[in-house]
Amino acid sequence: MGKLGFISLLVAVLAVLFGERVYNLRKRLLATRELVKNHLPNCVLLKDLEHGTEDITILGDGLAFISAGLKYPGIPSSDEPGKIFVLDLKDSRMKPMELRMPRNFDLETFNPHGISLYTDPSDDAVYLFVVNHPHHKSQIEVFKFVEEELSLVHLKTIKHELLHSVNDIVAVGVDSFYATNDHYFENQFLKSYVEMLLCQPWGNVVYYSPTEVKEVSQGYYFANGINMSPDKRHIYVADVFDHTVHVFERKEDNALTRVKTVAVGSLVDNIEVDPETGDLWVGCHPNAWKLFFFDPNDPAGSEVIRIQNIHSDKPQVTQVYEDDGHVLIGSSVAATYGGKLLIGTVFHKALVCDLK
Ligand SMILES: [Ca+2]
Ligand SMILES: [Ca+2]
Repeated sequence: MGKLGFISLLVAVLAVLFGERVYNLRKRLLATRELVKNHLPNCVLLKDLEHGTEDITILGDGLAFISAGLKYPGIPSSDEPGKIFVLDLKDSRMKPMELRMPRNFDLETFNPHGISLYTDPSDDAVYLFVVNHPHHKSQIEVFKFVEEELSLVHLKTIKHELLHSVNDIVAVGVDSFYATNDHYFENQFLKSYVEMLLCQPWGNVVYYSPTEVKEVSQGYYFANGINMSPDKRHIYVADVFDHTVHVFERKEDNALTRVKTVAVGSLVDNIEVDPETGDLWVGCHPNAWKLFFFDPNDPAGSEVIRIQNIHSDKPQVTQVYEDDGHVLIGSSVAATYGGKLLIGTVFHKALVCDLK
């Protein structure tokens, strides 16, 4: 074979490989799924939350904490720094309020992603753990919540080589947590393009405490939301590109043992757990191709799924809400309190509805 023939063959092989990878990615992102509407009653869009509310979690008294203004590679974002809001779901005005941030904290580069609350049983102090991406790096910020002043006191920044591409966390103590790494690489190009196209199970879950940091689970195509059962015995991890939620049992040494995997049929982002029923509420991307290749004329939709009786032989997976993107684009989280459903998005608005 001449040089030209060899080059032609090489180009043809690469084109076939590239085509196969794109086909695989389209399948993982449910690129051909049609978006429909399955709405709830009395929905209102929340004020001042127009540029992403990627993660939301609710305190026992109905105060929702909202991580706002995420900047994530490949996704539209505003130039404003990120913020933390609270919303009192007992107050019918549904008015989000921005939390006052401490002076000793770098607000300019604040880029909040997954969040988790921890209430210390010894004194009822409330701690907010925030995944932060200043300059697209990953670190965890630990704050103490001061309810009377609606402010946060910054306690510490946690960085570790195993916490290299963190998406979400679940706090299990005042300075310990589990975290998901959604990617293997830190480099933005490798992360956003090469890893996306290769789509290999290189994501993992890490346990962190001041005395021990270790990988506790691996093999995720894109590890995303993480949360815990009300009795604190089980950990739930979403694999967004595998359309599944994994259930683990926590061991004494904080290792995780796989119990089961539940198929969700949608791209699962963050997981919230109803403290009374133990139901999982998951914000999903019904067609994530439209999310990553954003076209305002053909927007990504939103979907909320509830998983009931997850520890039984037959967990029930039910769609509670879907929108075709004309109301809400790119839902990433859903949380309930007092008959209300609060839905947040990666870069769009936030919606609160009545549950039927
Ligand atoms: Ca979370
Ligand atoms: Ca997430």
